[in-house]
Amino acid sequence: MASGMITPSVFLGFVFLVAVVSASDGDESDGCSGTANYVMSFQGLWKEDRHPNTSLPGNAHFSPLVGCSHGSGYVMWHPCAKASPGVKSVAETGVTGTLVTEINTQITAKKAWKLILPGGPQLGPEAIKTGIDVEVTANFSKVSIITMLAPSPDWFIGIDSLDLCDSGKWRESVNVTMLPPWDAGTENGTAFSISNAASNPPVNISEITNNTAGAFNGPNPIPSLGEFRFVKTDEPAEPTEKSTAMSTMATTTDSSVSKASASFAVFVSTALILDQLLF
Ligand SMILES: [Ca+2]
Repeated sequence: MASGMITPSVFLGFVFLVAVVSASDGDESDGCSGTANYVMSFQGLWKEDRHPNTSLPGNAHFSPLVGCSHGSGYVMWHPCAKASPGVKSVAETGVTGTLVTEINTQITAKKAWKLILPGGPQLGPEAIKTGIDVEVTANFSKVSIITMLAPSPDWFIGIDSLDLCDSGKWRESVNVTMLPPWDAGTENGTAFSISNAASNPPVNISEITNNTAGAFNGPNPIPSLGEFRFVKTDEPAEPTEKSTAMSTMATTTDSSVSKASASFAVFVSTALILDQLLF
């Protein structure tokens, strides 16, 4: 196209752009809309300086990550609350099956959206795992995930109900940079060992600090044992992730994504054309 020419299609594109912007301006609400996809990454930072008085145990590792995106009606785990059987199983043994069943029950009850279970082998103490897909929606904008510190009695790190929606907008990226160790309250023991008596009765999930007797006790606060990073991606949801139980909602959110993608395409192409015209 020759510089300086405004064709009817360019003009219509500009009018459409104005219409799209006007429509979105008048449609603000407290919640986020549609579906958002994130790429999640995990980095282990389990180093001996986290517990300088105790050596890193042999075969120190994180168990397979497990969690879900969910709404306000489900709390996978929470400080000062009892661990569910699924969280207990992960914290004590790293085995995810019971927690996966709990999450699937919540998905059926429309309190959770997608299981996060990237699989793969156990993660070394300083491993990096990337490329984990996380899908959230307007009604299921939170993420919870855990992984066991192994070997240990019932210790884990994780995220409790991180909301990827902030004041009506999907966050572009989130770094969770402080992951302290937690005690699930289900098994006794103060050292990096898996053979311990059960806590009877179980007690609440509690944070392990440098003042806690045992492996992490020391004069200085415990630095983070890992980091999670979420980066928003423009990739639409995979159609194969639709579940029959959520078909109505899936159709709605997919439609929203399509509309958003179309608006974005118009915005980009119009911006490029205007750029050519004006500069
Ligand atoms: Ca314990």
